[in-house]
Amino acid sequence: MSLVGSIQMVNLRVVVTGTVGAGKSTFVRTASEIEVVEIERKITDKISTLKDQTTVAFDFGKLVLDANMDLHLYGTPGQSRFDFMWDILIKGADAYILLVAANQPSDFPYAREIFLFMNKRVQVPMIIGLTHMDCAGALPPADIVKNLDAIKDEIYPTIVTVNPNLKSSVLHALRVLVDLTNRSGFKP
Ligand SMILES: Nc1nc2c(ncn2[C@@H]2O[C@H](COP(=O)(O)OP(=O)(O)O)[C@@H](O)[C@H]2O)c(=O)[nH]1
Ligand SMILES: [Mg+2]
Repeated sequence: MSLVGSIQMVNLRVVVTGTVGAGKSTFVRTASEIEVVEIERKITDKISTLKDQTTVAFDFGKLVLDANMDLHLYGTPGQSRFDFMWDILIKGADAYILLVAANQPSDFPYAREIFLFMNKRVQVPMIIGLTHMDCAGALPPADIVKNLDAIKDEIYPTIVTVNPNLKSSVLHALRVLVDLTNRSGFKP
């Protein structure tokens, strides 16, 4: 926390995680007010047929959400062989969003794996962001959440529909996450 005049600046560290191609890098890029620090490496395994590049370290972006709140965004790699990065990033997180492409049911078990990984390490506010809802084959939110094992004692996690390419949509998702974090008594 730093003091700027009489305003107390609060830093909130938000991890943006999810499956390969769910929209993590796009989300961070769309939200960020600084040029995103993207650490990407060409990959040569079978996933490289899906995309030319995949993130092996993380994407870092920053924005001021309210006059007194700086959000630091950390987009994780999608592939589990980089789960050491998930571990490092989530342990420093104040909150996280799990992005899941609604039109990729074959990835739901993997999204569940990521959720369970994060949930085992930290108990911080989280929301699920369903992406690709505008695409053919997108499944209804209730079907997706059932597959994630994210319902505890009949309490559903907070779910938002988000299009990472649209600034208003990304800001809405972040607003929901920040409100949840504030309600949970976040102390910087
Ligand atoms: N139509 C549509 N495209 C999306 C959506 N979310 C992500 N994309 C696209 O999906 C591709 C993969 O996104 P990227 O951010 O690289 O995924 P990452 O692997 O999670 O970092 C990009 O071309 C995005 O523009 C969405 O909600 N709707
Ligand atoms: Mg990426």
